[in-house]
Amino acid sequence: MPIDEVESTAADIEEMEIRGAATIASEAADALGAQAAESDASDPEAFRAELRKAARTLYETRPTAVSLPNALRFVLQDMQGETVAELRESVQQSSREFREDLENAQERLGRIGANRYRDGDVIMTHCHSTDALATVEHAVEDGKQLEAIVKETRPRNQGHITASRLREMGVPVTLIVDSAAHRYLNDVDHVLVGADSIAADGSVINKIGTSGLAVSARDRGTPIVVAAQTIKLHPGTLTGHTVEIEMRDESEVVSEAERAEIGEIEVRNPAFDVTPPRHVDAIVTERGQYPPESIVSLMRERYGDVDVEPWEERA
Ligand code: RI2
Repeated sequence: MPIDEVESTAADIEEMEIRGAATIASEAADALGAQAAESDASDPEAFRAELRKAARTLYETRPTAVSLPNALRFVLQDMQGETVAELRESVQQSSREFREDLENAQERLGRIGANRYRDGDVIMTHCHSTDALATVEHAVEDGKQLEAIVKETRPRNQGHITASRLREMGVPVTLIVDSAAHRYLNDVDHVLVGADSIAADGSVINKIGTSGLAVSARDRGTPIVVAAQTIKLHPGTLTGHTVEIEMRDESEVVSEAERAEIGEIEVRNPAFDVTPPRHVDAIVTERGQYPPESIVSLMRERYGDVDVEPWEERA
């Protein structure tokens, strides 16, 4: 039962060597495809059980980004075939299709989001989102000159990745500490963020600090745009489930040595927060841009109600 690629992908997702909701989804689908390719299961039921186990291993790595379970659902729910060979081909094909769809969706989302920018606009970013950057990339390709104020995004400073990607696109970048955001919002035309999950009521679950930034942006009258493919829509929230917020290791916030120096303290490190729909101007998807309150119609159309999860063990 070769499961090496699944185990190593799961470890990389957990350690954030693989990160970003879209990338996590793509790599998880790829790992399921590899598991199918390498499986030495002797009969169809053993093959199905092996794939479900692989999916559970991947599912348990990070709880907040819904793109991960959505990817696992897509690859596994239409597993078809009477023989191991047919099942193998079915999973590999679904895995390929899923990753192609993801790339195409980001491309379409980027084109749609780019229309929001005018030549000379300044954007402020939080964290690193490939969906968000796709909108900038298309605007730049269209010949628009944009500038960016990039929040470093403690504790892991993922803003540095954004700064680097924007420089590769030729966009001038000003890096600021997170607490300087309010000070600079007067100089900004758009706040641009990605999402890890979007709930049925239009709430946006994204990297910690997004909700505070959105409140500040509202106060300053700066529009806040969320770039999120429909893979980020959380179908479980249609039936009342809430999105679990991942708590990460304290060492990301303060080192052991610094902590000892300070004295007896508690440390909390939630990776994400929830921005209510009233603080968001638009959610840009590959299917068009939506006011957050109407995203539920797209969610129903795309996912319907989720019944049994395809990775759950069967009796
Ligand atoms: P894309 C990231 O989470 C950020 O919160 C970002 O906004 C979101 O994923 C979406 O990223 P993390 O995995 O899918 O860095 O747009 O914790 O690339």
